[in-house]
Amino acid sequence: MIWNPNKECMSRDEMRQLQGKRLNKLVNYVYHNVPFYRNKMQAMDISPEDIQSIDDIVKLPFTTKQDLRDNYPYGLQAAPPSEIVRVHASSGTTGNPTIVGYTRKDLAVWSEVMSRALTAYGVTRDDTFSVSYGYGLFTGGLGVHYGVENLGATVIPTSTGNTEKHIRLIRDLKISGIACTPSYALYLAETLDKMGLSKNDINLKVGAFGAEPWTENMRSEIQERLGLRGFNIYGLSEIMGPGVSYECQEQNGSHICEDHFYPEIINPETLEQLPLGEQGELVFTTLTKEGMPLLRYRTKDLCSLMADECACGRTSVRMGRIMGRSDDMLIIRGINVFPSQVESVILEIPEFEPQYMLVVDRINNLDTLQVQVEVRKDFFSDDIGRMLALKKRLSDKLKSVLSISADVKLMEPNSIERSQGKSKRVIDKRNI
Ligand code: DLL
Repeated sequence: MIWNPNKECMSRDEMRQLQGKRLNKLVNYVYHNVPFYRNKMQAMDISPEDIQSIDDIVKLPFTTKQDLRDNYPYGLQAAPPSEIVRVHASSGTTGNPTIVGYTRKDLAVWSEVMSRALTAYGVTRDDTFSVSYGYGLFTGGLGVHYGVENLGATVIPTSTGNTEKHIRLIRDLKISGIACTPSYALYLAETLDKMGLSKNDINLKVGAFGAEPWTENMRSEIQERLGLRGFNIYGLSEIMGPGVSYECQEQNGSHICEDHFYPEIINPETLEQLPLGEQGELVFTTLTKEGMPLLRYRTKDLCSLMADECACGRTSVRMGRIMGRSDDMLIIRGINVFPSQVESVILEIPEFEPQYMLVVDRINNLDTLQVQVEVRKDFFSDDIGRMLALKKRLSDKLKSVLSISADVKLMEPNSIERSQGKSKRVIDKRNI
């Protein structure tokens, strides 16, 4: 099923025309309502008339998280305060939070794109759907919530916390869909186990997982343990929240709601636009947003775009999995390491739980990487020979994938802290 075939299956030509028209309108709007953009455009000697088609987008300035921080709280807002009906904020670990205001129309667009996503996963009005992203300033909870309502399914706003009660609800209300972070999905699976229940006692069919990077191996793990099919959902608060892109039944990249969010991939160093298929930093322009529209917002997320036809019938450009964020990338002894690479390796070895932590340090001027990983209950033993062999198996695999050696530390079952929201997998002591 396709929620909005008019938009999701538009011909490429028509889509580009629509994007051009919307970009032209957007540039006029921000030029006249956001001094930040007017100043930037004037400094670059461009005016709204220079932007006629979507190809002209390369003439426009970029926007960064730092720009949002510098203009905290409402400096980049284009709509007057009386038009803003909701505000979300993304925390970030340092500096001012990013404040995002939505108009009534922005919220309608958000529900629309979320309904597209849920429909692509196979969710219908007959489903009962639990939203287990945090409700509050984080966009996950309310964003998915209104999408489920807009679609007409029944929403159960479980949020996070109280996982045992949640599992009882999943069982008793025959909840068929769930949205949460992949790490919370694992935590649910563990709790199910602890309660003496299994996937056969519940009726979950669909999971909408996102808000943090996850790998194919993680998908198989969660699917196996919860007995559902897991789909990717991507988004970021600055652009909207969840629903910027979503997987379909083909699960070959995530379809971008391109009529609202125009994607580009750039080389993060030269800032040049890269051709389709190449890996680089993802950049979005919000084509229809009223509250806080952004021109060429640099997400720092690294991925590639695909435009070949998808068997599902949707024509939109798709994005591959997020490899990581450019600011998550660890440089260890000069070599680039993404936590997701380590995750993939760990999940290929059945003796390990998908629970791990990377500890990076600098000892005697040399970077060190320690990979702490939990051994599964049924494999954990005091047979030292067995444990050493397991440790060596992981070290060798990591070495061949990462090209640097890592010190593997085997951990007891349940010793690494579980996360209900976005998980933290790296401790970089070099920055402390
Ligand atoms: O995480 C919005 C969201 C909520 C998306 C629920 C999906 C589901 P922020 O807190 O602003 O917004 O964080 C955005 O999270 O730039 C990515 O680095 C990361 N991220 C989000 N979805 C995915 C995903 C929400 N599916 C940042 N895969 C983004 C990998 C993701 N990373």
